[in-house]
Amino acid sequence: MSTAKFVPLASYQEYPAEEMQQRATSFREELQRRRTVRHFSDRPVPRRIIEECLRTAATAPNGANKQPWHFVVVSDPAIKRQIREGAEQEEHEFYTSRATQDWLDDLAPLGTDAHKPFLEIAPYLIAIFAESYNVLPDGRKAKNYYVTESVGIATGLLIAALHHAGLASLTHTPSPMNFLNSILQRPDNERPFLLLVVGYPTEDAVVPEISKKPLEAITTWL
Ligand code: IYR
Repeated sequence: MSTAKFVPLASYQEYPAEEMQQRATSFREELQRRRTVRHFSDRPVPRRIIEECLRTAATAPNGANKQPWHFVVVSDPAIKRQIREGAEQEEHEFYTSRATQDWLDDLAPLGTDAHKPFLEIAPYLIAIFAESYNVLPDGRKAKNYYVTESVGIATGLLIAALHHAGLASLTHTPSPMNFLNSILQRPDNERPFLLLVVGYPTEDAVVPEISKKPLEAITTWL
């Protein structure tokens, strides 16, 4: 028997077509200004802004509404240092032996290397964990659904929310990232998904000159 309970969709808002067009364009323009930044200032950011952006992330659609995510927000300098050390160790391995030549060639235009000073400089590191399963009170494991999709969508909303608020971010994915579980004392059911570096860019921050594929290249209309 279904236990579903329904309420009216009171939050939906429709706009006239002209206004929809304007809203779609202004949102596109705003998100088009977002760039992944690697030069962060140490200027502090009020915690309540991060909290609000995390509430936005938590609105993400997700498998069976299990909300299989956990966000660890790090501002403690000692923990940031540990994370930097762990990440640089993995990245050193990556850049000197793990990465294929093709991968290194693909990264060359971005100018990245194993040196990650921003992990200590930026005011916040948000470690995003994906809950592969939950542990029930009786100890049994309850599997979550579409975990990668769910956490990926939440992360996208978080990045957009931070940008909208006026903050810069960097999606950092040291690989493997298991060191985050030990440093941040997260349980085995949580898999590190991504490390988001958040703060103000430095005044002289630069970004690689890259372009996005045009719509025609990424869409098929049938
Ligand atoms: N994780 C490494 C390498 C790296 C990989 C990709 I794919 C990028 O788009 C950027 C970097 C690093 O953070 O340097």
